Formats: sequence, C-alpha cells, structure tokens
Amino acid sequence: MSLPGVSASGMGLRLSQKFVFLLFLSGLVTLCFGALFFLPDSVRLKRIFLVSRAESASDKGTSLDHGANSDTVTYKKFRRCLLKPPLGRDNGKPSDPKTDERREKVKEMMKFAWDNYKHYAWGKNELRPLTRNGHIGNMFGGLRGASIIDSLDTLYIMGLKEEYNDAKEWVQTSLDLNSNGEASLFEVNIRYVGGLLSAYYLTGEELFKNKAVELGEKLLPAFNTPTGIPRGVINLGSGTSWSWGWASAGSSILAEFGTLHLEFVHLTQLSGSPIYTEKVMNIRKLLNKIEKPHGLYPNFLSPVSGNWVQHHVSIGGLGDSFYEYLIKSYLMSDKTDDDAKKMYYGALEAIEANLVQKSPGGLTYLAEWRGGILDHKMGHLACFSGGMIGIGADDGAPDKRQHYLDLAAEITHTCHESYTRTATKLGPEAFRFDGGAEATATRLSDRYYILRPEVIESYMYMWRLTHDPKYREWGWEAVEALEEHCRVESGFSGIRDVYTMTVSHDNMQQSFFLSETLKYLYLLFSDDDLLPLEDWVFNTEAHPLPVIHKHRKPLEFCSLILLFC
Ligand code: DMJ
Repeated sequence: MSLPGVSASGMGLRLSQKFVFLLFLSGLVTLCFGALFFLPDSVRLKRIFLVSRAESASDKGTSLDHGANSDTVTYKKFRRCLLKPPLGRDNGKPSDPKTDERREKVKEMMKFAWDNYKHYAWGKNELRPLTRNGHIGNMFGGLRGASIIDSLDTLYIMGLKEEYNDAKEWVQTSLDLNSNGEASLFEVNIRYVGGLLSAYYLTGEELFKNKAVELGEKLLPAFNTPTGIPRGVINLGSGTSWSWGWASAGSSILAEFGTLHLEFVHLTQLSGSPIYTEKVMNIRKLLNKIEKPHGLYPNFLSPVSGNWVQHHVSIGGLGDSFYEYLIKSYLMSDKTDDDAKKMYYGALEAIEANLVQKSPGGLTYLAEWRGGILDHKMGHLACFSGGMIGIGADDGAPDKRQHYLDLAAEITHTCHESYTRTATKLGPEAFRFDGGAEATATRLSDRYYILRPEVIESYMYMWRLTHDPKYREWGWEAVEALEEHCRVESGFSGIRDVYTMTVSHDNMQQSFFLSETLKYLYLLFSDDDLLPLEDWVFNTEAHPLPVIHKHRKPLEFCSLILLFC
C-alpha cells in the first residue's frame, strides 16, 4: 500500500528529490576529497586516501620502470607504504636554472667516471684511470664489479638509463657470488649487500633481491663466535672467519660489527628469515649491557670475551659508522626502535662531554680519546658527523634540538675550513688542532685525498635541514676542485697532497666516489623530493634503504616480513 505523495520505492522521496539529493551528495564527496590535497603530508587521512596517487606518480616518474616489472605482491605493497614517490615529481629537477646546470654537471661527471670504468675496467672492482686498467684488490673476497654494484642506484636516480641497464645485465650474467676468497665482512655488507638492496627497492627487480639474500647468507658464519660478535674477515666459500692481523689482540672493530644493522634488518624483511635481525640484535644487546668508559664506546672489542680490548675512541675511522647506524636504525624503524634511540643520544652526550673541542680560532672539532688523553686530530672520515648530528637533531630532547642543529652546522663549517685552507680546495685525510695548526694536516702522511664523500655528505644533509644556500656553494667549490685536480683523461683519481698545486695522482677511482661522492652532490643540487628523508635512510655507502613504515592503511602492515607469516 502506498500513501499519497510518497513513492513506491520505499525511500519516501520523489524522483526529482532523489536527483537533487544525489547531486548534493556527489558534490559533498568531491569537496571532501579535494580538501585532502590541502592537508599537510603528515595527516594520516591524506596518506590513506592519496596513496595510489603517489604510487602512480612515482611509477610514471621513472622512465626506467620498464625494469620495475616485478608485480609481486610484496613489492607493490612496499611501494604503497612509501609516503612519497621515491624520485619526486620530476626526478628532483630544481626549478632554479643555475642549480639545474650544476646538477647536470654532476651527472656528466658520473657518466664520465662510469664510461671510463666501463671502457677500461669492466667487471673489475675499481678503475685505475692513469694506467687505464682495472683493480681487483683483496677487500671483497674474490667478488668482482664493486664499482658496478656501487653505481646501480646512482645511475638509476640520475636517469642514466643505458648505463643502468648495462649494470643490471652484468649483475644478471656475471656477478658470481661463489667466490672463495677472504673478504671484509664490513665492506661486502655496505657496498654489495647495501647496493643490491637499494637497487631492489628502487626498481623492484627480483634479481637484486635474490642476490642480496644469497650473499647475506654467506656472511652469516662470521657470527659464529663465543659472543656472537662477528670477526672482521670471512672466507666466502668455506665460511671460516678471523680477525684482522692489525687489530689489537684478535679483536673486532666497532665500526665494522656496528655497521650491519640496517642491511641485516632488510635482509630479514626480504627473506622472511629472522636470523639476520637476530644476529644484529645480539650485537646491540651486548653493547647496551657492557660497561662503557665515561659512556664512550672504544673501537676494539674481543669477540671471545665480549670485553673492550683498548680504550681508543674515535668518531672517525674505526668508530664512525657505528654511531651513524644507531640513529639511522631508529629512523629506519619509523622511530620505533627505542633502544637505538637511547644508545645514540647517550653516546652523543658522552661525545659532547669528552671529545667535542673548540680551537683557539673558534672552530668546533671532534678530538680522539686514548684512555682519557685527547689527541687533537680529526679525520676526514669524522666529517660525516655533521650530517649525522643534523638528522638526529629533531628527535633529541626538546631543549637540545637547536643545540644539536648548531653543533652539526659548526662541525660542517670546520670540515669546510679543512678544505678551504689547502691549495687545491680539497681536504686532507686528517687535520690537527695542536702545535699551532687549525684544521690543517701537519704530517706528510695525512695530506692525501682519495675522493672521499664525508664532507659533501654533511653539506647535503645540512642543505636539506636548513636550506642555507652556503651548503650548495660549498658543494660547488668541491665540484670545481674535483674537476681541476682529480679529473684526468680517463676518469677521476685521488691525489697525494692537497697542499700543492702540482698534483700527484694515486691512480685510483674508488667505487665510493660513484656511490657516495657523486650521489650526495647530485642530491645537494636536486629538490628535496628526490629520495625524501621521510621514506629513506642512506647506508654508510650512500645506498638508500626504505624506512619500514609500520602502518599505512587500516589493517595493512607495511613491514614486509608480516606478509610471509
Ligand atoms: C665508505 O666506504 C664508507 O663511507 C665508509 O663508511 C667509510 N669510508 C668510505 C668512504 O670514505
């Protein structure tokens, strides 16, 4: 039965009323959806609804993505969990023409370094640019192609398609992991495992993931020690491991066993095997528990007794990336790894109390500590700490945040001074603050520069954090100096003495020049949306690894490992 004026549809509305109602409803939905675009990126609702947009923009953004054809559920889910497209809106192209020109110059340098490596040293570990041949060395246990693996992600983000495809093909056809030599656990991890992981996360090519996991497995026997602290050298074939002959009383090195965490957590993510995370968490546990002199972490530890072997502390060589991996573990865990956070800020407090010094000329520097006695020397390697302290500033205690940012800027300034006080405008391997020296090398043996990235790395982070144009200017000074003194006819070479204009070349194009120095320069002259720091942390060889976002959509777990359960 129907009542007068009421339709038989049961809704009690006439057709015209329904039409108006629908029109109103669709208008409301459009309005709400449109409003999402005006919300800040951090608003969760926006992330949930606009996720597919970020993805498709990112897929379009990379013209190399014909390679990213892995349609596995895992990879797609991972991409959905990123907050932003990895390569930004326009591959990070800056709108300012001068900056763009500088970025193009860096890309040209990469192509030049790569082309010469390809021409004269293809498949070897590094290029010898003067003698025009390849170098193999004994750091990678018979593994080859270090420059190829270290370059994959740099070529990819620079849009050097042909070169990237050549590199990928080499990995497919020629990367042989069945070598039987003695390798540095640390170097193989940061360059090979790190390089392959990044290549996978950027492109979705299963090949890179499979190789990374296969290699990761070969590193595991190094952890078979009474404490689980790995030894520094491993035979990749037999799995036998031992300590470096030069390391104090068979000890393991802090910067080596402390620089595995990021890669190993991702190996667990991708393989589904918890063993990798277990191994590095065990190192973490021991370091957390052990007594630390003045809160400091000495550089040598016995893998047998689990005790410190010597009280030498340094934020440069032997110690450096251990501190870096603490703060980056926290950031990579989507800020959930509270132990890493506590250890990092604890270590930083001890560093400030014991190592941070001010020179008579007002330069802030990090001295080294030998059982309570200060050595007023700072290594080029320690210059990464400007960037590290910068990226950690925001998560420090509220009353310390500005202080940490200032400290980061002061250290970066000192490292820049170590460059400007030389004839070549490139920095020495180590500089001193004693005997009248201020940020200059006093020993002949400290005057070399081997294309290292650390100073430029800090410029890049400080630029992203402050947008102070001086960091881009300082980066450009380095480009000009590299071009003038390190570029030779067939590649780039390190130099033996930064204090003389009649340079003597060391005949080595280090693989970290391609993975780090040129990548950080390129990022410095790019927009911040190229590999945004909300989504990526760089391992110590500058290979970007994704932050493991805990949740993205309701009921969706962004931690890949959960997909295997
Ligand atoms: C790189 O292999 C890494 O940055 C490592 O952590 C320290 N040294 C070189 C570059 O100088």
